[in-house]
Amino acid sequence: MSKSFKRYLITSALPYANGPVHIGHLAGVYIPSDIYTRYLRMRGYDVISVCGSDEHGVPITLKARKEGVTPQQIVDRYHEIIKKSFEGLGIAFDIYSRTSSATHSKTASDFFRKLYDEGKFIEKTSEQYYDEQAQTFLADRYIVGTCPKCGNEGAYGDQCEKCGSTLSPDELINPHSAVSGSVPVKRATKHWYLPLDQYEEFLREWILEGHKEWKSNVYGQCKSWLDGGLQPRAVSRDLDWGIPVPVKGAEGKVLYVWFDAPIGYISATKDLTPDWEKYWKSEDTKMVHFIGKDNIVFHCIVFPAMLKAHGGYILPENVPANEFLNLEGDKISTSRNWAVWLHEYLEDFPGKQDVLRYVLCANAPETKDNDFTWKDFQARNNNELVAILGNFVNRALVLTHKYFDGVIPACGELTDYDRQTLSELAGTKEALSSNIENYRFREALKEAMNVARIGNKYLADTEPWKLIKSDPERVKTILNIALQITANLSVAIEPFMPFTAAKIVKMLQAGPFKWDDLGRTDLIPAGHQIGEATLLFEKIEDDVIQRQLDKLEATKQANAAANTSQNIENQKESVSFDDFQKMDIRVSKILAAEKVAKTKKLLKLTVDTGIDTREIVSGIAEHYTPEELVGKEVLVLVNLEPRELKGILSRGMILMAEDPTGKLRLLRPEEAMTPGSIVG
Ligand code: B3M
Ligand code: ZN
Repeated sequence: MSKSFKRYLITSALPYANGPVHIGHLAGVYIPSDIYTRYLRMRGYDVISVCGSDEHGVPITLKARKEGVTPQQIVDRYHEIIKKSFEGLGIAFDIYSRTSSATHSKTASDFFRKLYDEGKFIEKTSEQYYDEQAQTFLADRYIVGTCPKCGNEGAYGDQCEKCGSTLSPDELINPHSAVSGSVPVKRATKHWYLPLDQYEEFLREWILEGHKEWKSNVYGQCKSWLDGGLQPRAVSRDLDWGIPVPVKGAEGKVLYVWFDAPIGYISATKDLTPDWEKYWKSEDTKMVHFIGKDNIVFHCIVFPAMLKAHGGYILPENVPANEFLNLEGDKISTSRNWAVWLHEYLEDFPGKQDVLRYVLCANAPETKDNDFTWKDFQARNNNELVAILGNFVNRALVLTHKYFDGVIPACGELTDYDRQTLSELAGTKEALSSNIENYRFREALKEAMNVARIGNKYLADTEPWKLIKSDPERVKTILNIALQITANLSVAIEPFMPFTAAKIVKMLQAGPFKWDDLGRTDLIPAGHQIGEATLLFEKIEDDVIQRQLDKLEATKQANAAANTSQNIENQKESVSFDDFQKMDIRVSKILAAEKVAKTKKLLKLTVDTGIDTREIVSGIAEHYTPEELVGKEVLVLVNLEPRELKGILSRGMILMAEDPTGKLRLLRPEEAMTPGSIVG
C-alpha cells in the first residue's frame, strides 16, 4: 500500500432492489470487492466493508405497478433474495443494509438539509409532464408513445427499448401517461439542483492531478466528463416513492435516487458501528468504492461534489470500476431475463460457490468487457480446479494417509530441486499482495493458482509413489514439503475461494494461517495428525452444462415470442382485388441450387414452374444450404418482372416468411402438388 492508512472503508455499489443479482454484478463489483476486503482482513488491518439494497428510484415503482403491488413489497422481496444470495456466495460484507431504513432516511435528509440551509443548491422551476387524471408528475419512463426513429408504439419517454434510441418525452409521437393513459400536460414544478459546475475546478485538481493512478477506464471517463463541462444536476424528483425532500412546500417531491443512494454507504456504516465517523471523517482512512463502469460519474464526480459541499467527509482514494460482463456473447439484461441469477446458480450448483467465484475472477472484465460462457465455466472447473488444485491437495493428503497414517513425516535433507521449489513459493506473497493492492485480481488469482501448480509439478516430478519402497526417507521429505505447500495454498486462495480455503484448513487440521505465513515452509510441524482427505472439486459433466444452455435457449425463445407483438410490422396500405389478381403465383419444384459466387446471401435456383424451367436468384443462402433445397416444392411469383442479379437473369420470386427474430422459412404446399398449380 502506498500512503499508510490506519483503516480501510470498502463500499460496494448498492444493487437496485428491483431484481436479483446476476453474474455481471458479481464480476463487475462484488467479487473484486470481496477479494480486496478479505485480503485486508488477512493482513490484520482495520477494515469494514459496507453495502446494502438501493430501494428507491423509478425502476422499482415501475416494477411495483407492473405487478400490482407496492414498492415496499418489491424491495422487501428482492432485498431478502439479494442479501441471502450474497451470503450464499461468501461475499463477506460487514453489513448489508438498505436505503428504506430509518437510519438512511434521517442521514440522507440531514445531508440534504445541511446543503439546503447553507445555500449550496440552486432552485429552479421547470416544465415537467403532468398526468391530470392521476394527479401526478410523470418521470420520463412513465411516458409512453411511438418511437420517432422506428415506429415502436411502446417506446418510453427516456428510451426506446426496440431500437435502443435515447429519447426525450417531447420526441415521442402521441405521448400518453403509463399511469392513466391520458395525454400528459406540461406543468411548472420546482426542483433543487447541485451546481456541479462550481466544483469543476476542485474535481479537476482532485482527480486529474491527484489521481493519475486510477484505472485508465475510470480516469478517462472522468476526464471526458470534466472536459465536457459539468452542468447543475437535479437532486429531487416528483415521485411518491423515496425520501421526502425535507423542505417546507416540497410535498410530493423526493430526493433523486442518485443523491440518496451513495449516502447509503454512510448510513450503513452508522448502522454498523458507533465509531462510524473515524471511517468517514478521518484522513487516516482509505476509502475505496467498488462499482461498475455505468456508475463512474456518480462515484467520481457527483458524490465527491456532494461530500465536498457538505464538508467534513473524506473522499475515495480509488474507484477501481470494472467494465461489463456479457453472457454467451450477448449483453446481460434483467428485463430480458438474459442472465445467470446468483440465487439460481446456488440452487443449481450446491457446494460450487468457489467455482463461480473462480471463473468470474479469472474472466473479470477488468479493463474491457468480457464474456461468460458455460463451456468455459466447465473447462476451468475441470482443467484447472479439479486437475490442478484439487488433484494436488488430494494427492498430498491421500499419500500421507497411505504411507504415514496421516501423520506429517519429518523433512530430511533437501535436494536442489526441493530448494528450487521452495524458493519459487517464497515469491508468491509479494506477487499476490502487489496485484491485489493494485486491483489486478485476475493476475492475483493466477499467482494464487501458481501455488497449486508448483505443488502439482513438485509431486509429478518427484513421484513419491515410485520411491516409497526404495527410499521411504525421501518420500517423507517430499510429502512434508507438499503439505507445507498445501498450507500455503490455503492462505493464497482465501480471498478468492474462501470455501475451499476453509476445507483445506479442516483437512489439515491446522490453520487458518496468516497472510505473513505465506512462503514459509514450517507451517505444520512433523508429527501433526491431518484429517480426512475429501475431494475439493468434482468434474462438471456435459449434461449439467447443457441444462444451463437449454435454460438460456428457452429464455431466448420466450423473448422472441414476447417480442413478436412488439416487432410485427404494421400492415401495408390496402390493395384492390384486381391488383391481387395480377399476381401469378404457382407451385413449383426446385431442381437444382448453387451458391452465387462472391455473395454471402444469394443462391441460384433452377425451378420447374410447370410452365417452364427457369433460373431464380434468392437471398436465402444464410438460411438454407443448396442441398437442402433440391427437390423441395415452393411457391413462386412467376410474373415478376425479370431482374439481372450478379450477371444472372432472375425470373420470379420464391415466397418466404420471416419472423421477428429474423428466422426465415420457405412457404410450401401442405402436400405434394403438380408444378404449375395456381395459388389464389
Ligand atoms: N443502484 C446500481 C446500478 O446502477 C446502483 C448503485 C448505487 S451505489 C450508491 O446498477
Ligand atoms: Zn425505436
